[in-house]
Amino acid sequence: MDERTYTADATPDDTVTVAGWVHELRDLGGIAFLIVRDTTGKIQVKLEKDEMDEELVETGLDVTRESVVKIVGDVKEEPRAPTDVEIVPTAIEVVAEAETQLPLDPSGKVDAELPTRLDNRTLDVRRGESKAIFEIRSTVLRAVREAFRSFGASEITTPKIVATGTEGGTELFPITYFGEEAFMNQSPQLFKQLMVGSGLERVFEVGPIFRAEEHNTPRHLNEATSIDFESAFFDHTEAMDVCEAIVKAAYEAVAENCTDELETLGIDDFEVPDEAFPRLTYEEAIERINATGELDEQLVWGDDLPTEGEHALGQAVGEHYFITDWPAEIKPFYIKDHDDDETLSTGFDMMHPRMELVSGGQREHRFDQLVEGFEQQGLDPEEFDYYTKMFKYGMPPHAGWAIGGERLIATMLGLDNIREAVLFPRDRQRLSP
Ligand code: AMO
Repeated sequence: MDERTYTADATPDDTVTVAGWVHELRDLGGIAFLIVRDTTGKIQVKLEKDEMDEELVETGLDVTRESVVKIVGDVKEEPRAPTDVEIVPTAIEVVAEAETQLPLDPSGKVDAELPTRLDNRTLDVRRGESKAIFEIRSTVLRAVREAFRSFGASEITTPKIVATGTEGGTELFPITYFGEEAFMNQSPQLFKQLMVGSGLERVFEVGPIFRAEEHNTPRHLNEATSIDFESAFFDHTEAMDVCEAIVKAAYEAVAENCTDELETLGIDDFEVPDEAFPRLTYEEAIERINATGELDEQLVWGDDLPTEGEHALGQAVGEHYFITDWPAEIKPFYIKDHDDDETLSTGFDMMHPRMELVSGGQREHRFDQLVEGFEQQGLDPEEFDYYTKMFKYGMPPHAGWAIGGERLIATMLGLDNIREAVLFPRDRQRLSP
């Protein structure tokens, strides 16, 4: 578009062309104000009914809210205007007219339910709060990429259509691939491991994962964004160190670059975690959960940690904490057990009081033990031949993890529902848009 000026850059005494959406029309009688909004903010456009060209005033008064307009005019200082400047227009062009009946009110004056907002995301993300979440999401994704690069990791992208799943057979979405059954990938797990044995050694991926989980909760999606990391010659403690650094880098970037967005969201106590994240063993975790007395039944070794238990523990331990040394039997086959105690896994989770954020661990890199693990988990190692055979050609010890991107953002911003952090959520009710 020719010489467009963002509303935030409109400087007194300049003649500008601004383009954006009609946020509001305030008609005060002899004078009216058109508030025009673009991605940088809003600006007031003054319409003086008796003093300006009649046709111009009429166009300004007739234009419907949320229509796209192009305004040419002179910028004047005006202390009474919300941004201290206003435009005195010489031309108003309606570029794309909006219908008068809108499915939701982008000015935010009238609240809309989440399903209505999700059905009309374009209009919803015109609202300041919603836009702020996605600006922050974009900052988080950039920050984690930069932080991974500072650790010498290379960004990879791996297939999302696969022949076999990894994280449990019941949670796979089947698809037809040229007449054959295939699946949407649940995790880049096996591919990222294959790459630590390549010349890349240390890799990360930010991409979608697909889980056919029946859960319909504020923290589950059927398509989520996984932030994956894997490094050769790392053990689980080194993997946890990087995990902690990446989460802190995301918080730091938001604190540094998103002050306006945080203000829009009403968050005035945003804190970058500065302490080391506590690391509790699974055994300590169940003891401490039991000691809270919050559960009806005491937990015993081998139990998964129930959400209420994780919640109670979070209140006691802090906002982010790791749980390590899980019973080997409840962690997946690709996680290595401790060398000195095979009942204990090197797997870890990183928790937030509201939900699990990360799973990871050191991996089984020894061919025979890996194949045995497949069998123990009821998976046919032959089906995973493309993966296991690479463990015969020099696979270094390695470790890694995955953070749920939406969970990171939802917990960071205190969003009630993870769906707030994804533009077009996929869940039991939602396949479109
Ligand atoms: P896991 O299955 O625990 O581990 O997933 C890793 C993280 O991804 C997020 N997540 C989800 N977020 C929203 N909706 C879902 N349905 C969902 N499922 C998972 C969570 C979770 O902690 N391969 C391992 C990771 C590894 O070991 O590297 C894996 O996928 O935040």
